[in-house]
Parts: sequence; C-alpha cells; structure tokens
Amino acid sequence: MEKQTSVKDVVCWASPGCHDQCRLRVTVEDGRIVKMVGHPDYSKKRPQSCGRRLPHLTKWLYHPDQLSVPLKRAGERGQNQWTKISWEQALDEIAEKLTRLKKTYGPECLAVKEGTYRSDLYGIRARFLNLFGNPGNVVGPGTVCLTNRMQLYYALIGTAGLFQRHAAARSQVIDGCNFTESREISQWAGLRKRLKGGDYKLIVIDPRKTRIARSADIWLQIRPGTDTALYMSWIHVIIEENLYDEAFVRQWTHGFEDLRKRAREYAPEKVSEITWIAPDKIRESARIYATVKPSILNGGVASDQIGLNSIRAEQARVCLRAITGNMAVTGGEIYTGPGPLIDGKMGVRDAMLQLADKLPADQKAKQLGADRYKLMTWPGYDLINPHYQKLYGIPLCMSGHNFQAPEPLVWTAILTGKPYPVKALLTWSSNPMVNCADTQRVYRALKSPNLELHVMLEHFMTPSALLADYVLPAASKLEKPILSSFEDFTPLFVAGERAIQPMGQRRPDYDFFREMAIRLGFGEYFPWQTEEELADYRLKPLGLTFQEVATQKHVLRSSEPWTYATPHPATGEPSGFATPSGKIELYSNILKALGYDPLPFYEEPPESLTRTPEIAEKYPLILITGGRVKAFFHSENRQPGMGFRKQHPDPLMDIHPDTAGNLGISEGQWACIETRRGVIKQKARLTRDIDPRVVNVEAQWWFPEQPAEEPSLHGVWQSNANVLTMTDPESFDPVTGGWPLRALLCKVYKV
Ligand SMILES: Nc1nc2c(c(=O)[nH]1)N[C@H]1C(S)=C(S)[C@@H](COP(=O)(O)OP(=O)(O)OC[C@H]3O[C@@H](n4cnc5c(=O)[nH]c(N)nc54)[C@H](O)[C@@H]3O)O[C@H]1N2
Ligand SMILES: Nc1nc2c(c(=O)[nH]1)N[C@H]1C(S)=C(S)[C@@H](COP(=O)(O)OP(=O)(O)OC[C@H]3O[C@@H](n4cnc5c(=O)[nH]c(N)nc54)[C@H](O)[C@@H]3O)O[C@H]1N2
Ligand SMILES: [Mo]
Repeated sequence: MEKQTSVKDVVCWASPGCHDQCRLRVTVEDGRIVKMVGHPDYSKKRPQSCGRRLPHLTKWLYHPDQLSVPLKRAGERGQNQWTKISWEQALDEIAEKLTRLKKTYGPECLAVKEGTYRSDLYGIRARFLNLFGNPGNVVGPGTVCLTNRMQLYYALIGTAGLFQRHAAARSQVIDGCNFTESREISQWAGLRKRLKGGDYKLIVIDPRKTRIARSADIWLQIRPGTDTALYMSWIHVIIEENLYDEAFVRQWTHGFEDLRKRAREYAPEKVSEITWIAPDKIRESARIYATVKPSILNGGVASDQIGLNSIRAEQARVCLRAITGNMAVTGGEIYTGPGPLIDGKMGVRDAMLQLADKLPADQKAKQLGADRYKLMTWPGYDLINPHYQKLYGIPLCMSGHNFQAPEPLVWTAILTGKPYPVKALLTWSSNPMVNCADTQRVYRALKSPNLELHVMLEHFMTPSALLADYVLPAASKLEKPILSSFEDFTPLFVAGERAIQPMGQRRPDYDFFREMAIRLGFGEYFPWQTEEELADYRLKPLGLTFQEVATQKHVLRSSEPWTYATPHPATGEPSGFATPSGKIELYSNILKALGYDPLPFYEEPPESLTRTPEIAEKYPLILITGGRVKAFFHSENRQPGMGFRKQHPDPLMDIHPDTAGNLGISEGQWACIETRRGVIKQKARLTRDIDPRVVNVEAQWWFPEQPAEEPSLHGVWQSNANVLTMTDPESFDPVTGGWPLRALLCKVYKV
C-alpha cells in the first residue's frame, strides 16, 4: 500500500511556550511525524537554533510515558493508583462535583492554576470563568514572569504591544536575561552579527558572566535584586547631565519634574554600595544608553522575581525609555495599539472572547488578593480599562497573565479557608509542585482534604499530577491548531496548522472547557466545535480563514504600527497614550489612585545582608534560582531517553571556586543548598563567572526515573529550587503580589 504523506505548516512544538513561535514545516506519513524543518520562507530570517527539532521532537511526542487515557484516582493522593475511565465519565463526574461545590461554597471556591504561555486559549479560559461566576481566581507565573510588566505598561503607557526593529538599533542593554539559553534564543544570531559589524554597543547586567556578558562592551556584575537602584542612578545621571530628549519629554511625558526630584536620591556613589557596581561604570553605562541611540532596553525575568517592589525595576525601565526618546524612534521601543489593523478592521482579540461583562460586579471584590495587591487584579483593571477602551475601542485583556491573583494565596485559601474556602482546583499546562514557591506549602495544599476536587490536564504524570484526583490526557501542540494573539500583548496573530490528530484518547484543552460549559449550562457561549472553527471566527472580521493564514502567512500584522503619533481613525489627531494624562506617565496616576507610590524607587530585597543581618549570619550566601538551560523548557523534557537529559543529565549549582574551596566542595560534587525553608542538593559547577558571594541553582528539577509514589513523587524533593523559596506575604511586591524566587539567603555545604 502506498504511504499517505502530507506537509503541514506548524508553530514550533515547544511554542508558544518558548515565546519564539518559530515557523516550521513537518512531514506526516500515515499519521506519524517523520520530518521537521524550518519553514523555507522563514528559517533564513530567524533560524531556529534551539535544537528542539527532530529527533528530539519524535522522542518527546512518541515517548512511552505520554498520557493517553483519562485517569481517576483509586488510592490516596500520591499513591499512584489509578482507574482508567472514559472521557464521558470523567467530564460528567467533574461537572457534577463542580456544580455541588459551587452551590455550597459559591463560584469563588474554584481556582485555576496555569503555566506559562503554552496555548492560545486564555480568552476561552476567561470566558469559562466569567460565565461560571468566578471572580478571577486564576494563578500562574505571570505575576513573576514578564507579564506583570504588561499590566504596568497598560497603566503607564496605555498599551503593551511592542514594536522593535533590532536591525535599526545601535545599542542594547540586556538585563537579567540570558537568551543564548532561554528567552528569544532566535535573537542571538542577529545580535552576534550586529556586534561583529562594530558600531554597536552592548551592556549586560547580570551577576553571572554569561555568554552574552562575555560579548558585551560593558558587563555590570550586579548584586542580585538591586536592578532598580541601578536604573534610578542611570535616570539621575541622564537628567543631571542633560542627556534626555527634552522635546519628547515635554510633549509626551507626564511627571518629569517629580521623577527628577526622586532620582536625585540615587547618586552613583551611593548606588554603588547597594549594587556592588563602581560609580564610574554606572555613569559610563548610563551615558551609552542615553546617547548611542536607538537603543533597546531588554529586561529578562530576573527583576520580576525578587518579591518586594519587584515591579519598580520595570517602572524605572519605562521611565528610561521615555526620557531618552527611545520610545519615539524606529530601532528603539515603540509601543503600538492592538491589532492587526487591516483596512481599518481588527480580528477577534483575546479580550473580545473573555466576556468580562458577564461577571456579576459584586463577585469582583472576592478575587483573591484584590484587597491588597491591586494592579493585576480587578481594582487595577477597572481603572485602566476605560482609558484603553476609549482609545482602542475594545476592552483591556483580562484573559492573559497580566490579570492574576497572587499564586500563594490559593494555597492559603485551601489550607486555612481564608478569606473563604477554595475547594476545587483546575491545573492545566502547569506543574505547581515544581514551579511554585515553597514546595512544602504547595504539597500541603494539594494533599489537603479541604481541596475536594483537583483536575489536571497533562501530557505526563508529573509530581503535581500524582496528587490530583483526575488526570486527563491533553493533546500537544502538534495535535491541535494554534491561532495566537499572545494574550493581546502583541498587535499580531500567529497561526499554525494541526500536524496530526490527537493520539490515543488525548484531547485539546479547548474540549475540556467546552464540554464543561455544556454540562454546567452555558454551552451556547461555546458554539465552536473545534479550535479551527474558533480560529475562523476570530479571523472572519479580517476577511480571512484560518487555513489561509496558517499556510500562507503565519503572522498577520498591520502594514503600519499604530502608535501614539498615528492619527486616530475617529479624530484624525495623534492617538497619544491611553492613560489618564494621555501621555507616558513617569508619575503614575493609576498607581497613585490604587494607593501606591506613583514614582519608581528602590527597596532592599526581603531577605538580604543589610535588611536581615540576623538571617545572613546563618545563611551568608545570596541565592539566585533559574538561569535557564537550553535543553529544558521549565520542568519539561526531563524524561530519560528524550535526548535532552543526555545533554544535561544533572542539576547544576554555579559557585565561585574560592567559595567552594572554603567549603571543601570540588567540581562535580553534590552539595547541599539550604534556606530557612528547606534543603536540596545539586552538583557543584565551579566557575569564576559568578560573584563569590552568590550561588545560582537551576530551577524546576524532578526525576521521572525515580519512583512515582510517595515519598519520592519522582524525586521532587531532591533538587527542586522551590523547596528553598518563600511565600510570606510580607515578602511580596505590594503592587502585583509577585513573590521572591531570587536574591534570597542560603548556605551551602558538602553532602
Ligand atoms: N530553554 C528554555 N528557554 C526558555 C525557558 C525555559 O525554561 N527553557 N523559559 C521561558 C520563560 S517562561 C522565561 S520567563 C524566560 C526567562 O529567560 P531569562 O530572562 O533569560 O531567565 P533566566 O535564564 O532564569 O535568568 C536570566 C539571568 O538572570 C540572571 N540574574 C539572576 N538574578 C538577577 C538579578 O537580580 N539581577 C540581574 N540583572 N540578573 C539576575 C541570571 O544569572 C541569569 O543569567 O525564558 C523562556 N525561555
Ligand atoms: N525557583 C524558580 N521558580 C520558577 C522560576 C524560576 O526562575 N525560579 N521561573 C518561573 C517562571 S518564569 C515560569 S514561566 C514558571 C513556569 O512554570 P510552568 O509554566 O507551570 O512550567 P512547567 O513546570 O514546565 O509545567 C508545565 C506543564 O504543562 C504541561 N503542558 C505543556 N503543554 C501543555 C498543553 O498544551 N496543555 C496542557 N494541558 N499541558 C501542557 C507540561 O507537560 C508540564 O508538565 O516557573 C516559575 N518558577
Ligand atoms: Mo516565565
């Protein structure tokens, strides 16, 4: 018999997770993927250099541990005893239980835990929750991962869509971001070319001398958690030395004099003591950023993960971009409205799927954390939304990770019933036992009998799935189509075909929300039987079909970005910014109205040598966690036999040889890392590229090869960085609720 062969244009199988959304072409033979290459129209421009192509892809997709049947817990949570059931039975039982819990405890008794961007379905999840009457008890990494700043942009600039032309830039600052290993890996090739071309300046801010730092003109080896102080000092230098863009500041910013006054407190000499960076280097780097223009100021995830006032680093970055006029030049960072605008029309954005107006107003106040952490919850949303809607004609997105309850509050609500009991949890595309702060606490919550229903949609039996009541097999990226507007942060649509039909009994996450909605009595709001139908609905206003976009275009964008200078379609006047003042708010009216300091400022990390010297006595080293490695996407890809584990078999702790020497630790030896919360072990990698006072441990380790059942839970306690991190509300950022994962205190010793 002849083989059935087809070719499909897909979005990379690791995306949207890795945020790069590379366009790939796969060959399918008799329903099996046999070949994967960069798309011919695309790969030249942005080579997919991360190495996740075949044969890794097939090893992952066809891995024997992939789930393919719905499972219902048979023994205790964590015993790894399951009964195979049908989807119908699972959906019916879950819906019945949800209905009962909702009736007894109210719709707020449900929480949703989700991971970083792994699907394009957040508008659908929001639609489901709003119709259910849930106040927005959605938790995930957004609060500590890049999207907290999106909400800040909405407050300060009125939009979050970034339009960058790297080729036109003359300099770049890369702060706490290591994209040879992690984020936007595809940028590295372009950056290297620009560096080789000369006439391009690179400043890197990182406690570790990464590969990018080695290529930099200036490497600022910063004390972890102090980026805001450095930026405030740059603002100080730039204003004192008149290096700012006077015309742009006058016309398009609000609060410059207040910022000037605030920045006076941050002279380089004083900030040098805080950051460990010499005053001359602070001055020199500030001058380069302000004068070698256009410049891109690229902040990685590090500054989002220091808890207390973490959002202030990004606030200072926004001020820097604005006062240097880099927000007004191609090659800098121009922000655009939502889109794409094609012939004046826009497709259906995430915000248009969310149906926020279906949520009864009195439910909003019940959102976990809304009383204290106000920017990313309803109080912030309700202040920002009118300005956004007025300018752009569509609602602000509350379906993305810019709108979240602080994650640790869900564990509190489960464990204590305060402020009210959370009884049901839906976890999809996330592995909370590994990625959430304070694993002990997460564990207690997931084991608690107070949690009456825990449903997990997964590809693999992770340590978190082992603690669930139902584990439903989710279709992977290649088994479902993608049409993504990136939670509305980009003015684009990105589309990729479904390569193959779901294997076994796996079903796309979309099906779960739709089937639940039908069973809970609001199925009429989910008329699309498949995601292809939903995608067609979203593109119809543009006169396009999903198939056309996925196979012929991949990315839809406006021919011209819609910026502050663009004449508004309704008035013909420059659009300006969707903020209370119509300008970029250096002094934020929104933060002020929410009861926060309107200006950026620096505060010591919650645990630090100077803030908590008594803790430092026992835990003298500064701990940073994260530091992604190319082989892994968060806690994924750890299964032996996938190839990735061969590339990187063990968890590594970076430590300076002098520090290691004093502790009697040698290269490759397992070492204990301990904080006030717990202790783990990782293998020591001795390197002079890290400050002797700092250690970096890799995050998100578990060991699928170790026993599944308790107490091991696939080795989740052995090397997992989050055993070391904390969830004390006093350590959170008061604006967003972000918790600290870096700049903590630890001690290290031989195993
Ligand atoms: N291969 C791979 N790629 C990924 C991911 C993955 O898991 N694997 N995850 C994706 C996701 S969701 C994210 S958020 C991004 C994250 O990508 P990145 O932003 O690059 O995050 P990390 O690699 O954790 O940390 C970057 C750097 O921050 C430095 N650092 C630590 N503390 C501080 C500090 O206080 N100040 C400064 N200035 N630097 C500090 C570390 O030394 C490290 O080199 O990567 C995305 N891409
Ligand atoms: N200590 C410390 N902790 C951290 C970080 C750190 O730097 N240090 N980084 C934080 C950051 S920035 C982030 S973004 C988070 C990441 O945290 P998460 O995004 O939750 O990442 P994972 O732990 O990999 O869990 C994702 C799970 O979803 C499954 N999955 C993948 N795709 C799909 C899908 O399409 N559908 C379904 N249903 N499941 C899917 C995978 O099999 C995997 O088990 O971790 C955070 N935690
Ligand atoms: Mo992230």
